[in-house]
Amino acid sequence: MASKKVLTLVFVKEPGKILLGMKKRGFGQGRWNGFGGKVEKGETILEGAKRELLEESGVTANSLTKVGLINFEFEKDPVILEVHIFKTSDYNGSPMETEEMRPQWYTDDAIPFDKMWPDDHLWFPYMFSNRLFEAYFLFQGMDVIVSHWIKEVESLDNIVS
Ligand code: 8DG
Repeated sequence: MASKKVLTLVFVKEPGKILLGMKKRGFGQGRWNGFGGKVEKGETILEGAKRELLEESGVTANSLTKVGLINFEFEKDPVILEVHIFKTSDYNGSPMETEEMRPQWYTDDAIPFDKMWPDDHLWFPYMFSNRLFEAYFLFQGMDVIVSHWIKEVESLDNIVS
């Protein structure tokens, strides 16, 4: 039976640039990404997203804006990862290196997609043009996308509260 793990992913955005973090350990190690992780028992998805952002980057988000929802499946793995993606420009604090992440600003036209998860270049354009989306990716290992779909949606309110 497939089971679901609920995860968050947050991007800190300023006009013309985005904050990424180099994942120093664990799942996705060696790849630039937003900040996030597993939602814990007793917290909402939004609370989990803010907590992980603070833990991994030192940044406190005052508010988060919904970006998209992706379900990831990995061949021969019954666990589906349900990743809730947000962005924020409404935050306090300066990014700092943590045990998990080394943050760095990138301009919007120089995103290091070759050192990121291979699906990211397919949905970043939705985020950058403020189009909400839902997507599905089936991976073989960590590098190969076997199949996928992405669709623009009017709202994510039924999923993310
Ligand atoms: P830990 O404490 O147990 O080490 O883990 P955690 O911090 O709670 O969670 P994690 O395993 O590090 O969370 C994985 C992060 O990676 C989470 O933010 C979701 C994100 N993520 C995937 N797949 C992909 C992907 O294909 N692209 C991008 N950009 N992010 C992804 O899980």
